[in-house]
Amino acid sequence: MMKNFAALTRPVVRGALSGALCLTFAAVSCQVMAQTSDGLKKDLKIAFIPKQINNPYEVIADDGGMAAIKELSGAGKVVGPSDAGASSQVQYINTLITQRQNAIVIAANDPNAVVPYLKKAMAQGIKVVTFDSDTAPDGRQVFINQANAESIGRGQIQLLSKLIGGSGEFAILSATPNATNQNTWIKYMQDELKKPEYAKIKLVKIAYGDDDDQKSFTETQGLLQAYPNLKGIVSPTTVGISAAARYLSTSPKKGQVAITGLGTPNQMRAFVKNGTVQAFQLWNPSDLGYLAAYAAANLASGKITGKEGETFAAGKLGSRTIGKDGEVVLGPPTTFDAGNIDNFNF
Ligand code: RAM
Repeated sequence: MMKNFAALTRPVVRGALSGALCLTFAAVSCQVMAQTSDGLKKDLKIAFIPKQINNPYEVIADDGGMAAIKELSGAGKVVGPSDAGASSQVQYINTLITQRQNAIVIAANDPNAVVPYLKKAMAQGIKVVTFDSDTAPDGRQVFINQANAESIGRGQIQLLSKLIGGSGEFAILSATPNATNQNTWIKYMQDELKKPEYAKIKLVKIAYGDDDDQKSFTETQGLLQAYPNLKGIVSPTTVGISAAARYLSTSPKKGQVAITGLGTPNQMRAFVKNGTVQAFQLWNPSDLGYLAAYAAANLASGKITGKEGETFAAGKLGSRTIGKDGEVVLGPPTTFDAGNIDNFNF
């Protein structure tokens, strides 16, 4: 109760950017003129709600979104909870509805918990884009997916198999049990494991670090103790993989257990350099936020509705096409290792 009350009275707001001011006596003609060269409205109010405000990955993505909104002379802001709990985003959605934002861009912590509130927003003309972690399709108009979910999931097992020489026990260290993105990837990992080439690889446990650094660290310790023959940990979350690598880096198991998954090069660099981690993957989170902001601006400007086959211009990312179920895919992930990690700075 206390926690909720505190969160309600002190909403977190980060990185507010002010939009172009349209200060003229002829307000109507001003509105008509306030467009970018792409025909997007200039004074749009677009709010980002990350899974959690203090997750370094989400910060990079949100900053990418704010940069896009600045390009479009809009007013962008980031609000959200400090934990990735299933319904911790609800109060922020309600506030944004009251503030009559033009669009909400959200990385959903749960596929269903936020849907009634996002539907309320859409009923009032607020456009809704999900990015990073989707809701059920009726909770938004467009979903900006970082990469094809199936190839992320299967790719994680392919990489793990290489790292552990095709045999042995491994565990998954995920984010929260409700996370749509992690759960979708894990489903594809489990499906990939059914192939004959992975017959000697065994998934022994799915643990949850809740995208909390300390919990992820403790869960890693627990996995290494509970499964003495563990050969690998796949952590498809930037919070989890960096905490797991930090634990392993000072453990006698360093060098015997492969840690891989999805991480940011900047958080993982030290662990690659000191031999704790050999390889992991990710896409560019900044581009993800940037693309989501452009989708929101296009929706709010009436240029797209979210229907399959529609295309829109996304600034430096070029023209993008909306696929099935309103999904737009950013692009394939990159695999980072000692040979290329220094080429990346995020
Ligand atoms: C964490 C979050 C996010 C996920 C990345 C890979 O930061 O769980 O949703 O996409 O990891």
